[in-house]
Amino acid sequence: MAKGALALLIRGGTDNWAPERWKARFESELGDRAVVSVAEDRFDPRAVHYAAVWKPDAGALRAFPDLKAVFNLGAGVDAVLSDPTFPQVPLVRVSDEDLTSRMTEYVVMHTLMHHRQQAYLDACQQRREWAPRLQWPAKAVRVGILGMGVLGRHAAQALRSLGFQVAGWSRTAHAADGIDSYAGPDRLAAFLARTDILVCLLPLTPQTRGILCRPLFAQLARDGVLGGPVVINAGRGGLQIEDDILACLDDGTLKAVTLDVFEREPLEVDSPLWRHPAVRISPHNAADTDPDAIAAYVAAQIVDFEAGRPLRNVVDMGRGY
Ligand code: NDP
Ligand code: OXD
Repeated sequence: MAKGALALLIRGGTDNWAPERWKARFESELGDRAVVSVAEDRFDPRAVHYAAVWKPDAGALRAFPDLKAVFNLGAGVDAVLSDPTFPQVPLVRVSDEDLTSRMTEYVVMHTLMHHRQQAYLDACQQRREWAPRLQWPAKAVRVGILGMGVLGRHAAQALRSLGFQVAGWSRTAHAADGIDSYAGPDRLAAFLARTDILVCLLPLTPQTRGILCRPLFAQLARDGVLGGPVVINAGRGGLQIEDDILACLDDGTLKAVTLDVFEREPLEVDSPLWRHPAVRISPHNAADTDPDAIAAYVAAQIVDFEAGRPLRNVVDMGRGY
């Protein structure tokens, strides 16, 4: 009997999400299992047992009556869960060393840029000005990570090893050597009050939507060596209120921000964020999912599933992440 096929439903438009690249990688990992690209191939929908998706159209998965599992080709599942017609099958997200390391690189790079006053040094270079400023040590800077999941915990360890004072905030407590843990809404204020650089690695859920707003920014520490609080958001754009970010930068509530994600993506060309001197922007590529790593991850999970072993990194539909 033919093996159940894998259907690819990818909406991307960037190099990383080119469907043909993903299809070639899946074909090489899945051997004699058919891989069909829903946008391009003709196939029998009943032959499809698995779907690998990135931002699929709402309702698109209803076409497959014998679906057994859906693999989201990223860590964040907000786009999939916003579809009320999502079928009653397990949803597996990406949680993998390759993606995790990429995110830690991003968080460490931007934390260091703010800590080492890189924006000031870039401006000096533009003016051909040799004007070093006092540089404090990493241990003088308090980094706070919103979201101590797979990504938050890994980034926290890397920052800690560089000497930063690191704390994390999450729904439930996460004890780790040298990293202070704050959990739940009651501990958020205390966490913010000790934070100079706030890194957001939360998932987008009904509870976290819009959390990065003026009332939260106003609670960040104001007595730190950086001269004002800094925010780095690589979670999701829906976590932030962009009008609040701009207003808080302009009135000094915030000193600077790094944003990888936006309320609407791609960021509109006329967004004032592009030109604001205290904003660093990246195009939602803090941690790309790499076809080489992730096709192998999905293929291994299908083998386990068909052998009766449990799927890993299954999303808790009740929690929304
Ligand atoms: P995890 O599910 O492993 O971790 C999520 C963390 O957020 C957990 O610590 C969880 O708490 C915490 N959390 C969730 N809801 C709340 C809440 N209401 N209050 C407090 N804490 C909460 O996810 P990952 O670490 O793998 O990924 C995090 C997010 O990063 C993804 O959902 C995605 O949006 C984003 N991402 C962005 C990328 C990019 O390129 N910009 C790439 C990859 C991911 P608890 O531990 O108690 O459950
Ligand atoms: C993800 C992402 O969630 O790339 O993996 O945003």
